[in-house]
This record gives sequence, structure tokens and C-alpha cells, in this order.
Amino acid sequence: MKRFTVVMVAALLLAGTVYAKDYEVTKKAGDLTVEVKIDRNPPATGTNNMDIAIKDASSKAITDATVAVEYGMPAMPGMPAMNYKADAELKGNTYKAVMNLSMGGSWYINVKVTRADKTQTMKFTVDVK
Ligand SMILES: [Cu+2]
Repeated sequence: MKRFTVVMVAALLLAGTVYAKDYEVTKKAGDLTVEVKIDRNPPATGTNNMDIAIKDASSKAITDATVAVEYGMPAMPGMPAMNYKADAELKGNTYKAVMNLSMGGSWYINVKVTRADKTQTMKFTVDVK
């Protein structure tokens, strides 16, 4: 009985941890690695806060870039395409941006990193609940 309780508590704690975890995507943008975390998992309609870490080939944090997030939805039957842009702000070693996702469905997200007049883009899509 005691062992069963311990296992159950461990399982609940683990489930809680998984539930609270950020939505994470890591991908390359040219020679940079871009790690995106979204505080809603899965991303949901409304406000979604993004934390963007950018690293060079030697895993050093990049903090001298201009970062913008372009996001939206292609045209759907009865609905024109939606395209939005959010500028990301450096706070500490990572960049913060806020997306407002107006409806559920598949959204594209492009993280544009500009350094020394060169822009590199990391792209992914999310299924918004
Ligand atoms: Cu739509």
C-alpha cells in the first residue's frame, strides 16, 4: 500500500511537470541555433510569451542581433491570410516576444535574426488549441 502511494505521488508529480513545461522548438537559422520556448503548451489562442535563445556554432549566446517574429496563417476558405509581426527585446541573454494568436489552427512562425546586415530565419509551425 505504501509503495503504491509513493508510485502514485511520483506519477502525479511527473504529470504536473510535463504539463507545466514550455513548448520548445530548437532549429538552425543559417549558422546560428535558435531555441524557442513558448509559455503555453500547446500554444493557445490569446497571449503567448516567447523566449528566444540564439547561439553561435560554439554555443555562445548571441546578444547583438535584431530579432523579430513574423507569424500568421495562410488564407482559408472565407478568410484572408493573416500576417503579424512582433519585435523581440533582449532581456539578459535571451530575447522576449509576445504573440497574440487570434484563433485555433495551424500557424507559421518565422524568427528573423539580423546581425551585421545579414538576416537568417528559423521557421516552424504550431498547432494552436
Ligand atoms: Cu485562419
